[in-house]
Amino acid sequence: MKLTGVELRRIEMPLVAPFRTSFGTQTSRDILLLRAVTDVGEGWGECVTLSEPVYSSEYLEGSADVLRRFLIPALQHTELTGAHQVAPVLSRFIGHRMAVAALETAVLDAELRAQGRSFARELGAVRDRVPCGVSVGIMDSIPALLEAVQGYVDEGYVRIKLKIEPGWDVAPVRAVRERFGDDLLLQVDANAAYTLSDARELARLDEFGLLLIEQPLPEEDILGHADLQHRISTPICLDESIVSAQSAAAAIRLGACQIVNIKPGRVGGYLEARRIHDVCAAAGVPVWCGGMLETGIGRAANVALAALPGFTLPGDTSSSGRYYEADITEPFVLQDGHLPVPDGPGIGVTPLPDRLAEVTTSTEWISF
Ligand code: NPG
Repeated sequence: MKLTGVELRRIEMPLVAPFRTSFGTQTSRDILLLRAVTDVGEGWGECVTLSEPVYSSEYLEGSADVLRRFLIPALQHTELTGAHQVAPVLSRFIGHRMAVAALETAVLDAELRAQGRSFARELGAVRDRVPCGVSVGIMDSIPALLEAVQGYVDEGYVRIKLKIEPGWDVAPVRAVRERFGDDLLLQVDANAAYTLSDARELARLDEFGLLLIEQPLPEEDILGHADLQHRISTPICLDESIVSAQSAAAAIRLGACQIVNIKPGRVGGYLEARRIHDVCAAAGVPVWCGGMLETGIGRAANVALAALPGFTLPGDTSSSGRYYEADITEPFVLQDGHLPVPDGPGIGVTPLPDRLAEVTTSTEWISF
């Protein structure tokens, strides 16, 4: 296949409600979409970077810049035999994994569409629907949190994740346990908001039977997570710290985590995501699919990934309506707590042209 050009499209999507995490509050999502045009057809990828470098070092303008100046031009003179070559060709550029992931996904989508094969089949999915969890932001009050959780439970979500930070941890967890009982699958996510000196406070969460605590310490503090795991019984799950199959293998070997959150954008794409799945499966470590408030484009591919056999915990693969009033694809709608795995060619969905036009703020065509 030959790449003839890539469209960079910026869209702006308001969120149905503000989403507060330990690193800030999102009220709308500024998103970069990629449309790869090849001699065998076109494909889509969604870049999951936030506008600001607050979740990781990547940010949207930086992703657009590295794509237009380095990543896309590097593919210009390559005779691609397939999307599996994208990451190796781009490997001389350090970092920028979310940008690499978006480009690889768009090329992979084009390739698989041309072959009439789905992401699910290509990645090795073994299920045709996946159980879904939901991520609940930090709220102004416990009653507001309980009301939000009640709404998600009523919608059928099979697992609740509470965002936590120092000062919003034990009390909200206790309140949710008291109201919804011990059978509710419940986990927490700190987005790196604590330090090892908070170990005693974090150990207070042990009595609540949480599935896991996600990324309590900073991204680079692998040994801190290993030490913390000796001091708390809640299983530690890593998110931000896991950027590759290599870092996953190291974290597992060092005892820094018992569970891994896999986000394809964070690790440089779906092919590396599958490698992490394989590393974790070999080590007996459960994985689940994280989310970055994706539109239907990114969500479709995530749901395919979440259908692999090692994804034994419900993911942050929520319905489109959790974040957006109107998605840019046909919406993903929860059915009995699950989302169906797309089985059409490629990612199995395409943007609805009118809807896409409505939310587009700019387009840029990079041709060879
Ligand atoms: O369901 O898409 C989703 C979002 C799940 O909480 C979620 N994502 O740290 O995992 C996270 C968090 C996040 C949100 C990260 C926005 C980065 C940006």
